This record gives sequence, structure tokens and C-alpha cells, in this order.
Amino acid sequence: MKLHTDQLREALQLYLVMGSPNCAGADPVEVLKAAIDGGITMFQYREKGAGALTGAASLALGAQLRELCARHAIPFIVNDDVGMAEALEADGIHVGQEDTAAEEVRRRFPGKIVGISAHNLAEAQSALAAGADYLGVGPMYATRTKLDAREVQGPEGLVRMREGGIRLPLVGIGGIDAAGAAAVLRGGADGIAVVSAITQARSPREAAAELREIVNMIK
Ligand code: 3NM
Repeated sequence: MKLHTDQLREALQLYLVMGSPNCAGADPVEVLKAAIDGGITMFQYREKGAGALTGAASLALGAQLRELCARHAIPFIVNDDVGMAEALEADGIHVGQEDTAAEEVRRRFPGKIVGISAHNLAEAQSALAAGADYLGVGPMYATRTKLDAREVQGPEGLVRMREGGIRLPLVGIGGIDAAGAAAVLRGGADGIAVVSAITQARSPREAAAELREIVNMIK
């Protein structure tokens, strides 16, 4: 499923990013089910960090999550792993500045959604030139999920990109919870991407529903 820009802006509204290390022992399939019930609009399988599954086990979990997303018409994106995106027939792939060269990913997946992480206007411009469909901009706030995250730039980072002429769909990421979500959306993001605000919540369903309500209020 390759979305038009407006559809992509809508899909980015509440973007859950997750792998098994983010679920504190809970079953990622159950966490994703709850998050879908709560109203997430897009999902990224990011199997990274301490204790991450590899090889066949990672692929098997990805297949389950992919299937769940397909059943609920939630776009399914794979983080970084081009082979996995192909194997799972993902709707898209998200790459960082250090991951597989964006141009190569774009060439390889003409029909898929390509997301690229961008931390400043210069990176946003080069991601745009590489053919990104959307940009992930972060970290908005301090995060404990990504140990090698860059310096916190706050929602002002989004404002600078918009003022710099970036019209592409943008999603803010990094430390976003119910308290910080509105500022990110008002800063110019089409949506919020979260890991722990949903996966570490007592009720991932309620956490997703609360975030969705904030998005709906502003969008
Ligand atoms: N990328 P949480 S921050 C995956 O700044 C990721 O590019 C970031 O996790 C970036 O919502 C981040 O738990 C982690 O803070 C986001």
C-alpha cells in the first residue's frame, strides 16, 4: 500500500514504533493488538536494543505483527532491515542517517513508503533529495529508549524545518507522552511517533486512546 501524501499525513498521526525489547516481557503481539484497539494509525517494527531477537525469530515475530496490521489496515513499516521489509512485504521502510543509504532504499522500493530520520534542516533537505516520503524528526524530548539518540531539539526543531521550507509529512519522535504531544503537533508535525508512552504503559490501549484524543483535538 503506497499512500498519497494526504493519506500519509493521516497515517502518521499516531505512529507506534516497537520491538520485543520495548515490551518489558509482555507479548509484543498483545501490545500491538491493544495499541490498535486504542487507535494507533501506523506501526513500525523496530527490533533493536538489548535482548533484541535476530534472524528467524525476529522474522517470525515480524510476520505476526505484519499480519495483525494487515487485518486492521494499519500501514506496516520495517526499521532499517531491507531484507526483512521485502520478506514481510512491508508497506514501507524507515532508515536513519547512518543506515542503508537512503537513495539505495528509494531505488529498491519505488512502490513503498520510505521514511528517513532527520535531525536538522540540512538532513531534512538531503532526505528530501533522496526521495523520502516522510521524515522522522527527533528527539523531541529526552528519551531512554534510544541510547544513541542525538541532542534533544524540542518541537522547535520542527518549526525550523517548516520555516526552512520542508513541506514533506513530518512525524516527531523521542520522549513524547500525553504531556508533550500537543507541542509537537503545534510545532508543525503531522503526527507523533512513540515507543514507551504506549509499550510501557499500564494499559497500552488506554495510553494509545489518550494520545489519539490529543491528536484528534489538534488535527
Ligand atoms: N528515534 P520513546 S528517538 C526510535 O531521535 C527513536 O530519531 C529517535 O522512544 C530519534 O518514545 C527514538 O520511548 C526513541 O522516547 C523513541
